[in-house]
Amino acid sequence: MGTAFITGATSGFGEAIAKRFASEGHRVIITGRRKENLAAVSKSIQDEFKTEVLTLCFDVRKKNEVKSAIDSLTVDWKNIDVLVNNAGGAHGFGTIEDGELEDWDTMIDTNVKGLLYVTKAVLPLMKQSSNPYIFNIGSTAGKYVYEKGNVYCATKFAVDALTQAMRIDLLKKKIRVTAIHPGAAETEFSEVRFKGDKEKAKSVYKGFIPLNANDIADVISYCFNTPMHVNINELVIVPTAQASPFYFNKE
Ligand code: NDP
Ligand code: 8X3
Repeated sequence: MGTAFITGATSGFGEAIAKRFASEGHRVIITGRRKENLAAVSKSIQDEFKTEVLTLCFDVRKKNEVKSAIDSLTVDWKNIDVLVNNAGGAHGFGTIEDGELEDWDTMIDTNVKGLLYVTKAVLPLMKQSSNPYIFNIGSTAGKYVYEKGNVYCATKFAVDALTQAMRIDLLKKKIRVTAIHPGAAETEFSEVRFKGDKEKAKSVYKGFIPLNANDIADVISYCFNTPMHVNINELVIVPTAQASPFYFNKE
């Protein structure tokens, strides 16, 4: 059994992925900015799975915070097997003419630079692992550009490119690298995108059954538990009612 490091584990996919690794006997390091959520997720994992949990509260956009949080791990925790780069999200939904610069900065800083800062800090701690694995959470938005998705899509295209780059650069280190590209999934994602407008967020998932966070935990677990000579390069997972970001079968 190993140690899994999951960013953005205070809600949505990250929380479900952390619980899945814990349920399979791994100890987990969970990260995010919301301290109270980290404490609640940690307690629920310890209560349910009786496994060790360590929380690290930091903002992935701040490289010094990322580095000092990861440096602060005690020797006992400085041996990581799985890194799940999950923290991220969409901010705003507008055309190139109407989008807010601040939202664009937030998405680029979080989804691209944050993923790089965390990876750079965690990689040296994966050296001793006998089964090292990196998952990057991309999106169908990193496969197809859609109207008003512009910068969010660009950041997820970047995640796709960086996943390919990691696979090449880390080949000799025998690190498996997989991109998971989900379609529409009901988490806090749309609430964040629509800046707390719960009604608008809910309307995104009206008329069809979206993915849920456990669906993503399932595929991560599947990939991780394949034999070590197998690498699933990428996996695109969508609701049955979604053919692409534009084509839905809504009832
Ligand atoms: P949630 O909003 O539920 O979760 C996002 C997580 O990211 C939270 O734990 C949040 O923690 C963390 N996070 C966001 N910004 C930062 C930051 N600056 N520093 C540290 N942590 C941060 O959404 P999802 O679970 O849906 O999203 C997880 C990932 O999946 C994202 O990368 C998203 O782009 C991607 N995705 C989502 C899809 C969907 O439809 N839901 C589909 C495809 C991809 P906190 O706020 O506590 O910092
Ligand atoms: C989230 C899925 O279609 O809203 O990455 O971009 S989508």
